[in-house]
Amino acid sequence: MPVSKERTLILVKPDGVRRGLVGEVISRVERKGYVVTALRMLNADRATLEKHYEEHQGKPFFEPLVEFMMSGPIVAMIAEGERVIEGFRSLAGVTDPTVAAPGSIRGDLARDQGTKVVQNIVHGSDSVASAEREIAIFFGK
Ligand code: IDP
Ligand code: MG
Repeated sequence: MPVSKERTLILVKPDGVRRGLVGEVISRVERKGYVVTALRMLNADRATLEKHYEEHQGKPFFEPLVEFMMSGPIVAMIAEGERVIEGFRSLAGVTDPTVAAPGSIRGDLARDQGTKVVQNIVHGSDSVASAEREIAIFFGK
């Protein structure tokens, strides 16, 4: 039986927008075969980001993460396709860009900048429950 289609939330973080990598990220998502079904650029406020990253509250990088995410515009998008959550996490590469696989977005385009928070170009939801929760934050129900 085919796996049913799913959705994920992708964010191009402020470092990605500043470096002109929005098109590169969208292009990789589309070339993989996923469909972008919603897209917006915004300046996220603290309340939105604290909700989005609520699982990380209390961690040492939480405040630097929120500050970083408020440091410039971000691009939020919904991508759709079978197993897109897992597929985009694979396109993005692991959290630490120093060791993210070459060929991945983080592995090809980011590195350690010596900052308190890792700047790694993109966010991608990590489960169906997170995807639906995060899509509601950035796009409403
Ligand atoms: P993910 O983005 O790969 O899912 P998460 O663990 O959900 O990684 O962390 C959210 C974001 O917080 C990361 O993308 C990165 O920007 C930052 N981050 C995560 N872990 C650390 C850390 O140990 N030090 C600094 N920043 C971190
Ligand atoms: Mg995460």
